[in-house]
Amino acid sequence: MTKRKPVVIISRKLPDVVETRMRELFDTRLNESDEPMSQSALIEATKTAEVLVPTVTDKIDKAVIMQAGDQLKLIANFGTGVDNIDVEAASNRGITVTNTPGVLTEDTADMTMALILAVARRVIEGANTIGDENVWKGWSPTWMLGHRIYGKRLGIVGMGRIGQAVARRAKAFGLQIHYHNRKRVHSTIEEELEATYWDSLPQMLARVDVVSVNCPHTPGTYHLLSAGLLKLMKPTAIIVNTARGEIIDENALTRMLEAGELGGVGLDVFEHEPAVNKKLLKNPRAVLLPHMGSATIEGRIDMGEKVIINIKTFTDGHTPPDRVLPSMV
Ligand code: 8YV
Repeated sequence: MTKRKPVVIISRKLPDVVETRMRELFDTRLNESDEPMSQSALIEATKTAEVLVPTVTDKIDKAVIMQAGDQLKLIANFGTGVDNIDVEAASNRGITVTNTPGVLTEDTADMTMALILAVARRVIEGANTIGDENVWKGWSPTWMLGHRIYGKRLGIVGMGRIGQAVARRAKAFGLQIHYHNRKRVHSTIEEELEATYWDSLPQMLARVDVVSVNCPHTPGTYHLLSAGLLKLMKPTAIIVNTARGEIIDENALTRMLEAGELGGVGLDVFEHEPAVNKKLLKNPRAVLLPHMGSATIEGRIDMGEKVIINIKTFTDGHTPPDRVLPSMV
């Protein structure tokens, strides 16, 4: 007797190879249009799905989870951050949550370096002058000068997988590694990275030249970089965020940038994504990207593979490898 395939609803379009494999394994319902699902469409989906595959653009909050049908047993997030899901509410209803850690580490760290370099060396500003002979009239010794990153201090906020991958790259670029984390990392990692641990985030922020935000967004990290803490930073400092917009008070950041109290910002994520503070858009010292830190085809396929493994393991009656427990968020 062949086993009935579980109904899996995917909220967004995924790479073809991932969708094909999911259709082979599961009774998969795709979103061909790739239009983000509304809250009512999500609630509707939870009435039939045994497994829901959401992404960062889907808000699986308590209201959605409370209205889900009893057949919904797994929320297999296509993404590492689970701040889009009320994990506690899911757990209370006996719904398992999984994510896709590890496979987007290197891509996100690459994008972090790209932003650090883009801000410090004014890459976008420079590129935008090409072709306009009124602006770029030819080489000049004092025009379009940025700042050297070699020898500067980088402060990493959140020294998990991505933070460490950023540190490895940054060390190769000659940056000195400083970090703040809830827990100090193992001494072998500190030694490899020649990293200095700061128990106090304010003290670290006051001393570094570049800050990279690499921690997850949880209730505890919401506005971790508050107006008060941002004020402690050097007026020449650069802040780069490839984690989640909510970790920085975006209005305070914008105000400081406008007032010349910060050297520049590189943001891949925003507090009210996809909305971006209008004043940030106009600021030449802000390099802004549309949440593309993990946007490589290899990364997306690996994420899909992780989702498949989580679903398959779960529906075969085992604990999925990337289970997220309420105590982890
Ligand atoms: C993903 C991310 O693209 O995985 C994450 O946490 O921030 C992104 O890189 C997105 O979350 C997919 O849902």
